[in-house]
Amino acid sequence: MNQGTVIKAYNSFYYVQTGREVITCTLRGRFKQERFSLLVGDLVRFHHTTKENGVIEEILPRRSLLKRPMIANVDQVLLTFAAANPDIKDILVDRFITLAELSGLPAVLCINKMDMADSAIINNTADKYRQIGYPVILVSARQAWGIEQLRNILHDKVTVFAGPSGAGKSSLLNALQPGLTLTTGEVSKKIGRGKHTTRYAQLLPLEAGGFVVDTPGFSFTEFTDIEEHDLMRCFREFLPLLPTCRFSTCLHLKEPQCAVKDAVAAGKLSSERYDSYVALITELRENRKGYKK
Ligand SMILES: Nc1nc2c(ncn2[C@@H]2O[C@H](COP(=O)(O)OP(=O)(O)O)[C@@H](O)[C@H]2O)c(=O)[nH]1
Ligand SMILES: [Mg+2]
Ligand SMILES: [Zn+2]
Repeated sequence: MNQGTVIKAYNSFYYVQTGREVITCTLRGRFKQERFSLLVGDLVRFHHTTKENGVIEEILPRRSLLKRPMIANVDQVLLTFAAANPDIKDILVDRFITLAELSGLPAVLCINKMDMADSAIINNTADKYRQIGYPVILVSARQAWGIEQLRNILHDKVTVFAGPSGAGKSSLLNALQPGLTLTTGEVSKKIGRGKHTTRYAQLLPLEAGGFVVDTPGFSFTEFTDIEEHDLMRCFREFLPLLPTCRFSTCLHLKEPQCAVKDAVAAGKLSSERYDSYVALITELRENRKGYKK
């Protein structure tokens, strides 16, 4: 039996990448009732019916499951921002980091358009996030700066590209591997008989090994179904201080004797990050009020 990764689903066909080939597969009958249980990103075992076709016999256990978009076995999220045009905004970075934390996936920050940036300011921002524990790379798709470093981060992993539109995600994918998005555009044309719509995101295979997902779907639309404490936990630098807060349920807002607020006042924690936290929890509460009406 062969093994491969489902890179795309269309109607009841699954496109399985194995080595450098893509095999068009259907599902063995007994799976058909659970049609939606097979996702892009799943590792499967299949056998060939022809050279280019096959039948999926087994879905291997998942390492992870990303819900929006639905993809199995994602390893990391690459959060891409523009250093300039538009200028990077801390609250936007913190919003995307929070999303990555909520999904349980490791995040890497990628700051693009360094050819247009004031590097002193951006280095400051980068250091702020590195101190909290997020890897940060500074790149320019236009000048091909940092592309080798980006390639190393992506190697043999499944990476979701996320970030605001205009940050340069598509440009970076092109700098990484010219024709990467183009090729898949052609593939989807063939498969979809001219239609470009697919139910799920697709994986784009990297020549050096690994896959990327270029997606606008990683968004904040449903910010209501999060517990306040889960949101707080997304600000990972707060967590070591929580046991020192007077209340074990402290949300670091109006509570007395709060170690987080003390650390912010003493300059030991970034006040910008704290401000982002307050803004996001306020937004969560506002959303909930609107939701209940
Ligand atoms: N100066 C500069 N412009 C860039 C760079 N990368 C992308 N851009 C431009 O930024 C705009 C948005 O890029 P795009 O890749 O479409 O962003 P996406 O929406 O994140 O996919 C385009 O006009 C690009 O030419 C870069 O490294 N430097
Ligand atoms: Mg794009
Ligand atoms: Zn506290």
